[in-house]
Amino acid sequence: MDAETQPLNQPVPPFHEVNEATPAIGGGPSVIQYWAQHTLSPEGPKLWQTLLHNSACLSCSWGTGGQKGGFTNETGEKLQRCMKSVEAISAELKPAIAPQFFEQHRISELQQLTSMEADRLGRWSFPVILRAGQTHYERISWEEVFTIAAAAFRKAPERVASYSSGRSSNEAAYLLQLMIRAMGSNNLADCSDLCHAPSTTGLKQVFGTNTSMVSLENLKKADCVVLAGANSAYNHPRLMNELIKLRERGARIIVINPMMEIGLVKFGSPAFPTSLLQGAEISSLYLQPIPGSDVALFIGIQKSLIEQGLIKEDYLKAHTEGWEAVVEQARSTDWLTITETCGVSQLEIEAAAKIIGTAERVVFGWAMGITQHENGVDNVFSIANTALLTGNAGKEGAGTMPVRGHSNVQGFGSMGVTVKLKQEIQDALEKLLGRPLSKVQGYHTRDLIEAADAGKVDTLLCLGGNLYGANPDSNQAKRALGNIETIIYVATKPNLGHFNGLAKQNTIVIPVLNRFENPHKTTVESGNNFVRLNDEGKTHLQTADLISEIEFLTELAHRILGNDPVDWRKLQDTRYVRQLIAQTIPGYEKIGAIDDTNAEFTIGGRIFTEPKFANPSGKAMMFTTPLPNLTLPEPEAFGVPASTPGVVVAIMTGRSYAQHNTVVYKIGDHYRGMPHRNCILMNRLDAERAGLAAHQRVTVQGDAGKLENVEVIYGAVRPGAAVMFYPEVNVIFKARTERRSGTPAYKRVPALVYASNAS
Ligand SMILES: Nc1nc2c(c(=O)[nH]1)N[C@H]1C(S)=C(S)[C@@H](COP(=O)(O)OP(=O)(O)OC[C@H]3O[C@@H](n4cnc5c(=O)[nH]c(N)nc54)[C@H](O)[C@@H]3O)O[C@H]1N2
Ligand SMILES: Nc1nc2c(c(=O)[nH]1)N[C@H]1C(S)=C(S)[C@@H](COP(=O)(O)OP(=O)(O)OC[C@H]3O[C@@H](n4cnc5c(=O)[nH]c(N)nc54)[C@H](O)[C@@H]3O)O[C@H]1N2
Ligand code: SF4
Ligand SMILES: [Mo]
Repeated sequence: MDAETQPLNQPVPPFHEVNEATPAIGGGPSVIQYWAQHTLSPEGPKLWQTLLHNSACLSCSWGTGGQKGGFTNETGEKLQRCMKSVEAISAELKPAIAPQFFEQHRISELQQLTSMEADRLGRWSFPVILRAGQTHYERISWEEVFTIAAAAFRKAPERVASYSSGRSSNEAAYLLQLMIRAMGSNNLADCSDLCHAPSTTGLKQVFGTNTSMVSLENLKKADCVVLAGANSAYNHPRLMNELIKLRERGARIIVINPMMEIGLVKFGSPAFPTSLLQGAEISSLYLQPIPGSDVALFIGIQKSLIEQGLIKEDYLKAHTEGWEAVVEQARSTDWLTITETCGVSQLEIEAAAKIIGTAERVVFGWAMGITQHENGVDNVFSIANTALLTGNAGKEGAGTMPVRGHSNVQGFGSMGVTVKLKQEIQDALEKLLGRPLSKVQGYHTRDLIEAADAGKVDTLLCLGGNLYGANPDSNQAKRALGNIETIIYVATKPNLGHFNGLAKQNTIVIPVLNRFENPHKTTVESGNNFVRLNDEGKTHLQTADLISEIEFLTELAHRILGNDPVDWRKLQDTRYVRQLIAQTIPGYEKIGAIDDTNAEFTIGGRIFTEPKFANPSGKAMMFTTPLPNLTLPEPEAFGVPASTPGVVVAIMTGRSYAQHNTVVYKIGDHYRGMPHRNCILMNRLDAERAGLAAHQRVTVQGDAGKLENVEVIYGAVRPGAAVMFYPEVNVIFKARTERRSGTPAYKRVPALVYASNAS
């Protein structure tokens, strides 16, 4: 059928109707205003001092900061700090929680706090414990902390576990896994299980490597960037600088996102003053697929590449395996199936294919819109297939680039904090420990929650993060954590988890120094595989009783394991930890000399500029990708009377402009015109279909619970899809997970939306 006349049984993009409160560009003057407000405030001097400190930014994985000062990016360019980093630092510069605070506030009161209120209590400044049957957290001595913690870890190895979040250092991450593995456990759950695990799982199979193959230097050489399922204007603002520069050089940017994110259309960056008022154009082409349908869209792009004669057969034959089946799948999947599944027209898909197929060097970047689906790994495969069909892997200026989360989440994986340990690291650790590692499969984050729910976990150490707030089905998370005898939270700031994720016997909170306060040097790894060195620093909390993560972990390990198999207390000196890392972690050899040279470095074996990959054959492996089944449940499935007028939508749950994961800094989302947290952004057509109007209050009912009094906000999202914010929304849905990676389908949460007074 002719593409122009082909009917599409779907509403046709673009969906760009926005509400009256949405600004015309992302970024822009309000960013400068925010900088000015904070840097000129009473905390200003300390804020500046921290921004200039030689350490990596706390916030995202873009890797700004380090030895050449806080404003420098990985290619040495200056002026690269964004306001997200100011947000993160200023949260850490808050005063200490007062010593008498917990005597005055019962835990039941603290459980009523919102995420923002919890964060604003200040910094944790002394160790506390909540004992079974007690109503208040109380201060506890360090001696008692270590006695209780060490006893709690003397359990069967399968019944102890850790969870971690990616803000701590490589050294802390390395010690955490060494301690847990030395105890005979592999239960190293990590926030990456909820995040990029489908990327690491998929890329490992395709290229034999887990991470981005594109360095920042290489990104700058691209002439086309495909950015799928990533709201980088919010979450990786300095990637936007690169996109602006690429556009100025004539490169094309294809954005794939069911929501037309204003900052991906036009972005005003303080680094380019001329862009500030009007915004620089970002997207050359903006495709708005149905949430969860990216596989179909990429198969469509592949089909069109084949039809336009734009695939590189010589490259495929020389450097890949399995390509014939992938080509055959794209050929034999008909256009109607493709367009009906993804909701994007053949014309638009062909336009995308033409841009990709005629570009010299294409970088494919993605984030949570790709991974947080029941078919997240297939999504990753389909992107990698598209890169390979066009010869865009293993050359300069091209390749696959998962845009990672926390500032050191990738470092945690590299250090072995994972339930899928690389064989080389396992061998090296076994040599170091002088014994084989346990063969019992460890719990990733969802398995940990399920195991705890089934009463199979006694002790849990959380190195940062908010396990309660980050998981689906908040009530299940609470119940599961409540089955664990002892939970030890190691944290800088209070969050919902510390008050709602309580253990059966003892919940302990350990207050720690952050990245720019440690008395020793540490390192972190960016999403572009660059290792940063953080200098020693000082805390503003003069009278607080804080400990460094390194000191806490080494002392705990010493109490549990003595000097077996290493002298744990000696490892309080992070130089020794770096020596162990150099010996055991492939690609990290240069860290052994970093204390003498201060030389930050790119990890060996990660950046591919030749089509020789890390698989045994040196070739990339290609896998066919089944089309997803995306039917939504009928309204009756939500247990609401059939007569209730409502609409079933797929909610993409994620981040507002001013939050970092489960931590909310500001309640509104200025750029989407959402004035507070309890909003649902949806397409006007969907609302009207259900008899709803803008700003009306509705109930949003999922399969685990509901949120009431939610305000309807119209926005540029495709019909059938909607946007809500986590962690609040996590109360409404049960976990459906990607089976190969364990990652929950946070980006396709079916829910019924109906007027609050309708049922
Ligand atoms: N300021 C700030 N920075 C952060 C974070 C933060 O919370 N705040 N968090 C950090 C972490 S841990 C992470 S993982 C990253 C997250 O960074 P992102 O992945 O950019 O964050 P999300 O808010 O989850 O947004 C995902 C985007 O995917 C789109 N999307 C949803 N479903 C689909 C789909 O099916 N297909 C496609 N193509 N797109 C879809 C959504 O519309 C949204 O624009 O950011 C990191 N950086
Ligand atoms: N519905 C929904 N749920 C999601 C997601 C989604 O998109 N939608 N995204 C998922 C993703 S991608 C992720 S990564 C997870 C995030 O899950 P987590 O990483 O578990 O959560 P965070 O909110 O980042 O954790 C913040 C806390 O870390 C602690 N912290 C901060 N800095 C430090 C430090 O230097 N050291 C220590 N020890 N502690 C520190 C503070 O106590 C702070 O409150 O959430 C997941 N959950
Ligand atoms: S882009 Fe990310 S790493 Fe760079 S300054 Fe902003 S938050 Fe920090
Ligand atoms: Mo993440």
